[in-house]
Amino acid sequence: AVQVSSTVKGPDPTEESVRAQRGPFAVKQVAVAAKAGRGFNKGTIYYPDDTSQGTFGAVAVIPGFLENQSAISWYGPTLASHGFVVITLQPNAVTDFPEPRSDQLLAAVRWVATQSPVKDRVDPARLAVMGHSMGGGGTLIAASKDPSLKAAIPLAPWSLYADFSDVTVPTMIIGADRDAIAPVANHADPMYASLKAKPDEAYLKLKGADHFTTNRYTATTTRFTVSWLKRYVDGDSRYSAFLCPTPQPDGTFVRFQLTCPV
Ligand code: 9J3
Repeated sequence: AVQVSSTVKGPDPTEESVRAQRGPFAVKQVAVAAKAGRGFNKGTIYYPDDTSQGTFGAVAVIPGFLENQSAISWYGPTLASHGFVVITLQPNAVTDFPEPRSDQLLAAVRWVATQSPVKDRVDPARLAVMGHSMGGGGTLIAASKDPSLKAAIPLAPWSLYADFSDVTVPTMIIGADRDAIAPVANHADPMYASLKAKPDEAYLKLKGADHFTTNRYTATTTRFTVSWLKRYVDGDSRYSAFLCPTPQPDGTFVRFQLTCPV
């Protein structure tokens, strides 16, 4: 499993704390206006209001086809409160397919780390990407383009192709068992099949969940997302225990796959 230089922030986690919609850090936010030449549209930065524990990793999140920033905005305050600087994005065009979304994710997360008003709070070596549906396809394409990313989390991903076997970034796909728009049989399942031979590649399949379940706070999505980002962006091994041994299915997920230990 990947060894990441470790930065440990926040109290020791518990099964309760990793599920919380609000973690231990107070959160501030700043709107980012669209500006030509940046490679991404407007967005919102959410960041932990704490400079006493060093810098934080950064995460960019983009929604899916025809969706606005609001579709995925809950990740901003939730992930920031757990200790990440997050930018939620409005796509350049709501009709963009996955490929341009991948470029917007990379442009945005690099800008947050190097040029944004909160750049001094960010460790530019700890960047991650997430996205819903076509934004999830874009997340996988971004991981393929930039192996230096520390983590990727495609949410109900949709893509015209499913072979992401070139990806080495630790990637956790979150699929939904009743997704009729991006059916897992055609998208998340074969995407994970192309990843799973490598270490540090995971697949969470939510139970009784549709295409939009990951667009709202749930304890399970938060538990696994926080644990993945902490383990792979921060290198915080306290969170390995939430991933390995792989948790057994409960009423909220069908299965969680990952080659242990991590
Ligand atoms: O981003 C998405 O929600 C993908 C939905 C979809 O099936 O688009 C087909 C054009």
